[in-house]
Amino acid sequence: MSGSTPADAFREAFRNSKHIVVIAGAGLSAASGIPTFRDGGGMWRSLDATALATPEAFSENPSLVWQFYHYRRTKALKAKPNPAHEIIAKMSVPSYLKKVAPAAKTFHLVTQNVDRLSVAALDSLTERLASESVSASDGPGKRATFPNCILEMHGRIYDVKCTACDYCAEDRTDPLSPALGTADALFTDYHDAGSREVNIPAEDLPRCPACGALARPGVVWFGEKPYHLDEINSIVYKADMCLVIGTSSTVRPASTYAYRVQRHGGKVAVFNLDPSDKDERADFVFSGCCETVLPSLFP
Ligand code: BJW
Ligand code: ZN
Repeated sequence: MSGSTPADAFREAFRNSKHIVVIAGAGLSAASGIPTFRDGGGMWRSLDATALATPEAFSENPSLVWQFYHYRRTKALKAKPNPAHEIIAKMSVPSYLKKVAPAAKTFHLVTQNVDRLSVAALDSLTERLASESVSASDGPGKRATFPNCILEMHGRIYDVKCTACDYCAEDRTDPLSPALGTADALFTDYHDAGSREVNIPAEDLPRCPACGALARPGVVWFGEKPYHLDEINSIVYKADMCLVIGTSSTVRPASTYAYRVQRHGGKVAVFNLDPSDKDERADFVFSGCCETVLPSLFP
């Protein structure tokens, strides 16, 4: 098409798609103040964040891993969805999605993020639409969202899960145990605290309200099985358009989905601040902050 820009070509492909899936990673929430894992944001108290996200790290030093998750929970509690979360939430509303993709039949967000910001963006959009529909003539049906369209494959940061029984529930209490608050204050108050480690005894860490055993964050660590795998596999199998937003595509199985979509003839569009070699196979690559690039493509 003469005079067509990459943005025009992408919008044209998006318009023709029927089954759209977004695969998201930490870069989606970077503008909301949540640190990423592998670029500049991947260090916590001079430790590599990915080394703390393992069952082995937790069993060796539950105090350290809980302090890391206390820090991340506090960040998430203060965070607000950014314009990229908001655009994705809008795509979850069929009446909006039809404007930019008239043939669209399904929309899903598969997120590796545990911060719940995509759910918060969708909840606030749904609330706004519900209040608007009270006076609107098209009625609430037109403004509903695609059902179960957010899949949080690496769990949820506010979930507290027992290491001994089946207990798992969301708990937004901050701090989760008084000792976590005390340890955190030491690091906030003293600049030299980074050179020391605060060892919280296991009995002062979060405990299971059902059986009293040590609790852990309800997130998926390396070597553990991600959530919703069967459902994600069938979504990926059907998808003809895959947007890969703010992920380094280094962690399986999330890193495999885009090219599975491409292998069966679908299109892949990457949105990354700093795309890597892995992204070269994509049909469309948009370099830059997703919170500015996405709103410019879908005004
Ligand atoms: C922006 C931006 C802006 C910045 N705008 N962009 C050997 C070979 C192959 C595989 C394996 C292997 N050994 C082990 C494995 C499997 C392993 C794996 O993949 N390891 C590789 C690292 C080698 N995977 C697993 O173990 C997974 N489980 C599994 O495979 O189970 C199989 C199974 C099946 C059935 C039964 C049993 C088992 C589990 C992986 C769990 C990952 N967990 C973590 C922690 C979650 C909890 C928490 O959040 O604390 O998930 S680790 C961490 O990495 C976190 C993230 O979700 C995940 C991915 O990171 P992400 O999101 O891509 O972030 P970054 O920081 O890497 O990238 C950010 C990007 O954003 C960058 O590219 C920036 O440029 C960009 N960006 N600002 C746009 N404003
Ligand atoms: Zn328990």
